[in-house]
Amino acid sequence: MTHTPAITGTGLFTPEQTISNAELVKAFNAYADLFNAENAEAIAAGTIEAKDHSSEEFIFKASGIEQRYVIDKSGILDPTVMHPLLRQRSDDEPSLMAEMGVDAAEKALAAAGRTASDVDLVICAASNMERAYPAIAVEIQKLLGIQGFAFDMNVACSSATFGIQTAADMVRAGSIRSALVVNPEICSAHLEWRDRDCHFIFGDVATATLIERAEDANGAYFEIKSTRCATEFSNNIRNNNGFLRRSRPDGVKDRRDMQFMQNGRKVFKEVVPMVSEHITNHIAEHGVQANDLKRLWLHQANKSMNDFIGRKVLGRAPEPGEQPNILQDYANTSSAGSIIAFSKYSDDLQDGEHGLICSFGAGYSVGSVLLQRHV
Ligand code: CO8
Repeated sequence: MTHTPAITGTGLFTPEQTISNAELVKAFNAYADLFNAENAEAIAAGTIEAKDHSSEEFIFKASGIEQRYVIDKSGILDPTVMHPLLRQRSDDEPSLMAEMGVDAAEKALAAAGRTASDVDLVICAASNMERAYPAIAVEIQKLLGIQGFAFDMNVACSSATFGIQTAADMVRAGSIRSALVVNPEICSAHLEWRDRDCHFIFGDVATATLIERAEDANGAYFEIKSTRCATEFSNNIRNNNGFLRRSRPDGVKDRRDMQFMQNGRKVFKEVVPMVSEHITNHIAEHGVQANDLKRLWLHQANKSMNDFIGRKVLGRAPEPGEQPNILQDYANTSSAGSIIAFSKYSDDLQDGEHGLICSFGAGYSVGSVLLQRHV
């Protein structure tokens, strides 16, 4: 006997600190000036390239981002540091990712009118884990007091939708009754804040989604009609940091490739058609027309990217509110972005209406979740 999976609750943890574009650019430019002064001779000799200033106008125009939330702004905005400064925690304390994840998960449980004892599985799906093991998901499971099992998974920006597919398939098959998919993203710790091409892109946040059998839902819910995941290898978004680092020549040096790197133009050009086609094919398989989609909750990387995808999928410019963006406030929060948009802008859908969550990013990877509201 199979069951119908449903999203019955979502939760969002937002850090207290924000960095505006103005603050970010001021710190970056101070860093660039310092760098250029320290390397004046090499720059004059042509062996090192001088660093150009960043600009608020460029950031807003290229991305639509106005600010980002971060766990620690003091280190990021210090031109002699340029990365977050986090307190060392003992092994007996909750890890940072687990703490953020628990906050979002508790909100998702409360939204669904559930407690930890109702949950069988925790998936921590995120683009980086703060340690190799034990799994962050197992720690979140323990902190919440959940029975059953837990595991981590990483599909970069698509982690949440791939996690939802994994959980929904298990609910459908009957191996679990319900699952929390948790997405704590500390993007600030793997962003290269010293690179003006990307220093504005990311922020920190955590989201959580509760997936249950539709028949168990306490109130209104979103039936998971279907999910679809796809991947295609690309080096255009890459981070070479990993456990082999110290075994490689120069591995522990301050190397640029040990943080987030991307060829943004190529990503834009290649991912927009991949995602538009993915969504179009996914809904067509279920006999859902583009005009039947009341809402698209897209990955939040770049405003014009989302405008393109919306226009391609709908065959017209999306109406305000049809495709809500949150990236102006949160920036790109990797796997959490589409879930933030979903959690903030989904309650008003009417009984029977359809919507689609879609995330995409490194891999390349793209995941979509077709939903129908039941009130
Ligand atoms: N200020 C002023 N000028 C700048 C700046 C700046 N900050 N940065 C670049 N410029 C200059 C460039 O040097 C260039 O100058 P020139 O024309 O003289 O060469 C000019 O501005 C234009 O630069 P670009 O061509 O790079 O600008 P774009 O218009 O293409 O915008 C974007 C850049 C915003 C990066 C855009 O290409 C984009 O958004 N692309 C898609 C990116 C995307 O979606 N990536 C997904 C990544 S997320 C993911 O998969 C998860 C990874 C895991 C998380 C990692 C967490 C850290």
